[in-house]
Amino acid sequence: MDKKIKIAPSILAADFSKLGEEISAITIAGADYVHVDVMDGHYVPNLTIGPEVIKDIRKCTKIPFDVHLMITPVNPLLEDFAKSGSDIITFHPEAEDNPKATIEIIKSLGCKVGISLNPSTEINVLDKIIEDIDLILVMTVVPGFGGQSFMHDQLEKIENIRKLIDATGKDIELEVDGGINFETSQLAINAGADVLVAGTSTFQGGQDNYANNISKLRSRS
Ligand code: S6P
Ligand code: MG
Repeated sequence: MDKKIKIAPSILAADFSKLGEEISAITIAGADYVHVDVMDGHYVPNLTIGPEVIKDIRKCTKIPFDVHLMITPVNPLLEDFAKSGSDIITFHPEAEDNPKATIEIIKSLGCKVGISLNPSTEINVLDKIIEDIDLILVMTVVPGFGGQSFMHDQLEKIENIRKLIDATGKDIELEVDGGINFETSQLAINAGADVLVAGTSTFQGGQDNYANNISKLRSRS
């Protein structure tokens, strides 16, 4: 039986002037995760939110916070992100000297751990760590900004990572992030994704449209 496709709206595309209301709205609309894009203006040329905001929005929903750290270094802020209410903490392996140690710190803080691969990152970066992680996040845009176009040349990488995950026999989630819309969601699902990050496509058309947007993104053609 086909696994249920999870939808993780990226709040980068939400109306930040009413972020709590937006998070309640996507929860009611059927979101599976809240995807929180953390950017430090150093690892990526954009600056978004940190642990203080996560702490405050934690009370707005019970669904997991899927926190995507586009920051470097990673280790010094992990405890703050864990304490603020993050459930899954995903980082970029290039952002720390010893990704294995960072993985152990995240797990010691009681969070699930994800590794994010930029379009330019080869999948062999997973070789020594795949057995230790809960989620692999494949970027189908160059991280830094929402609203970019899906990079179709990443589909083969998604297919290859699906094979890697299946070969481990472990329940590792394969999440795809960037330019996911009603067309590209099908491509990502067919390539083996089971979690889709969608900012623009979830939040388009206003709160009355969120449930329909999420359901269309999740459906298989
Ligand atoms: C990329 C960031 C992503 C975006 C993603 C979702 O910089 O890591 O999570 O927010 O691209 O936005 P959209 O509009 O592409 O769905
Ligand atoms: Mg992201």
